[in-house]
Amino acid sequence: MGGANGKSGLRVWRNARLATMAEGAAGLGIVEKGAVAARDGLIVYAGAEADMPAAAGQGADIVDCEGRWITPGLIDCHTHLVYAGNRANEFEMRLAGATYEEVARAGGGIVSSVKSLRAASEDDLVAQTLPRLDALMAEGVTTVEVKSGYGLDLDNEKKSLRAARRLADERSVTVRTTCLAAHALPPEAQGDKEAFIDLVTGTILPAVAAEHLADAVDGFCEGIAFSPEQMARVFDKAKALGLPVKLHADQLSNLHGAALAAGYGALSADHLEYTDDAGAAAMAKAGTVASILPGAYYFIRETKKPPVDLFRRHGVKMAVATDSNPGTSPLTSLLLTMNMAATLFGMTVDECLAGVTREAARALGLLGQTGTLVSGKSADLAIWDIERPAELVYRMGFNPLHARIWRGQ
Ligand code: DI6
Ligand code: FE
Repeated sequence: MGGANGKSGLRVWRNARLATMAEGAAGLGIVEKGAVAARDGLIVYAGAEADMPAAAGQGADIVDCEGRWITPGLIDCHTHLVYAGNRANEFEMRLAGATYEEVARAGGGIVSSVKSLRAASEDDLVAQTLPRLDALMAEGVTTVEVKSGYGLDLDNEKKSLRAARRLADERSVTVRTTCLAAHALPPEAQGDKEAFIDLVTGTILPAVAAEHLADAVDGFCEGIAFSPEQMARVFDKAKALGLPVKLHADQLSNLHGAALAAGYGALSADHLEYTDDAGAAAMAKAGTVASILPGAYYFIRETKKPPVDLFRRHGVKMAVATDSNPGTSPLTSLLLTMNMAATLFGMTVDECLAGVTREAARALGLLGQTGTLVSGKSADLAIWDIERPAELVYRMGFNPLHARIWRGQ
C-alpha cells in the first residue's frame, strides 16, 4: 500500500467495511460497502461506496481493500512510554508477596525509574522508547499520548518531554505530550511535598510551557503521591499557563480526585477504580472523559474495578488506554488492553472500540482532528483482516492489522 498518492493527491480505499465510530451514529457507525477518500492527508469522504461523489474518486490512486474492515487509527491516550531500564525486579518482589505500596515505600517504585531516567541521555531515552512505540504502532496506533514524570526536576522533566516530542520525528505518528512532574516525590525533596509542589508550580511548569514542551498537565493524586490540595495548586498553575489538565485519580483509594479533576474541566480523569457516584456525576457535568486502564488493574492485581456502570448511568464517556509504564503496566498492546477492559470490567465491544478511537481522541482534546472516520479529519486509518469488529477485542496476542495509514500515507 506504499507509494505516493495519485497525481490528484487523492487516494481512495474502496471495497471496505467501515466502522466509522462517528458521533451520533448507532453502535460502531458501520458501513458495509464503504469507501474512504483522502486528499492532502485529510479525509474528504467516508461512507457508502455507491454514494461517493464522482469528484471524490477522480484521478485517485485506488486501493482495493477486498472486504477488509477499516477503523479509525487507534489512539493510546495514556502512556508513560518514555522511560529507561525496566522494573522486572519489582515484578519478582511482588510475585513473592509485596504490594505496590510496599514496593513504593521501600524506595522502589516510581523513584527507581527516576534514577534510571536521570542517568540516561536524551538520545538513549528516545532509543529505548522506540521499540515500545513500534509495538503500539504495529497494532494500528496513529496517535499516542506520552507523559513525563520520571524526571522530577527541571532538566530531567524537560529531557523526557523533548524525547517524547522527538518520537514524532522518528516515526509516522501523532504524539501528544503531558507534563506529569507531580508524579512522585524525588529523593532530594526529603519528604517535603509542599516544597516540591513549589518547584513544580514555580519552576517546572512555567519553563515547560514557555518552551512548548507539553500539551497538557497531569498529576498523581494519591496517598503515596500528592493530596487533592497539592494537585489543586498544580492545576491552578496549569490553567494560568493555558494548559489543559488531567489526573491520575482514585486509583488506590478515594481521595475524590475525579471530582477535583472535573472541577477544573479536566480533559480526562484516569484509573478511577475507587471513584464514587458524586465523582462520576461531576465528570459527566464537566464532560471529563473516564480513562479506563485495565493494564495497571491487572498487573498490580487490584480487585476494585472502576465503576463502569456508574459511568454509563451518568453518561460519562469512557476511553481505554494502556497506561504503558515500567512499574504497573508494562503493556504495549491496545488490542490486549481492549480484551482486558471487556473481560475484567465488562465493557462491551462497542465501548472498547470507541475507547481506543473516538473517546481517546476526546480525552486528548483531539476529537476535531482524529478518532472517527469523518470528512475533514486526518486520514488516520487502521485496515484489518477480520470478519467482524468483535475480533479486535476477542483475541489475545494475535494482530490482524493489514495496513496502517497516518495522515493519508
Ligand atoms: N499511576 C500508575 O499506575 C503509574 N503512575 C501513576 O501515577 C505507576 C508508574 C510507576 O510505577 O512507574
Ligand atoms: Fe498512568
